[in-house]
Amino acid sequence: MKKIYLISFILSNFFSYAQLSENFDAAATLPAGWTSFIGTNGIGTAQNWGTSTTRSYSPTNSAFVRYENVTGGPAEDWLITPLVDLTNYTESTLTFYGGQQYTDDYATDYSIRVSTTSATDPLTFEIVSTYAESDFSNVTIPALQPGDLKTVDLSIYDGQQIYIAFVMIQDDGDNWFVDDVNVTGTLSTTNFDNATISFYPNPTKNILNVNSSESITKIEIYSILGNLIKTATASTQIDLTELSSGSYVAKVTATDGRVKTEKVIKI
Ligand SMILES: [Ca+2]
Ligand SMILES: [Ca+2]
Ligand SMILES: [Ca+2]
Repeated sequence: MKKIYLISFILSNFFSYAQLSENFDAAATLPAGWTSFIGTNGIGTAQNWGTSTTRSYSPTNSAFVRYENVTGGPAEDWLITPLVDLTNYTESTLTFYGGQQYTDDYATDYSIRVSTTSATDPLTFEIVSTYAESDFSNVTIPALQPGDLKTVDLSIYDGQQIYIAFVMIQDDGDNWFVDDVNVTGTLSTTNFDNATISFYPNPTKNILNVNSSESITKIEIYSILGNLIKTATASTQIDLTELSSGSYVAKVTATDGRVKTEKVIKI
């Protein structure tokens, strides 16, 4: 019973990992990989997404778009993240800090949208969260506040690759400050693509090789009771010659932090 428990503990080792983390502080322009566009009605060309030092959570910059007084329809301003890879992740979650500017309510429409196919086609995005001006603090407080932290459940996109859009729709409305955008999830070793990393030969008399398209940080061999027996770093193989015959657990760690564990037999 104890053995079974320990094996399952090793094999179900979970890691929390950030797939996207952006504080907008490295430059006065939007970070590489981030894009923006306006609505298909073409209205509102004077004010578009950029950065600001007026309000932020992490000093000194935030992503920022200003209101615009337009005619003929509302102005839509879309800010799109780089591709976010949720492959092998569960419980994916978006967090960000948002802020408005003015104390009066100008009925600005803020939303978070997700596309699994395109960073540029607004029709492929679906709304996952919406906000009103009152959901965010205003400029009477210079810094964005802990209460400005918004959390969006992205778990329905677990296992997929997505683009996330911050969309502001208004006519003579308010501004939007967005800072410290993070996407986190739980990496499951049991979700590691089995085709990506494999061990061979298994069973083995001496050398255990790792076949991998990933860059390998280390290979570890554990006893069936969970004790670390041997480690090989910066190598795609480990020598098991001196080990007694029997079952072991091999654990390989890729440079991106992902791991795979598998039962191996020493003969
Ligand atoms: Ca615009
Ligand atoms: Ca910042
Ligand atoms: Ca307002």
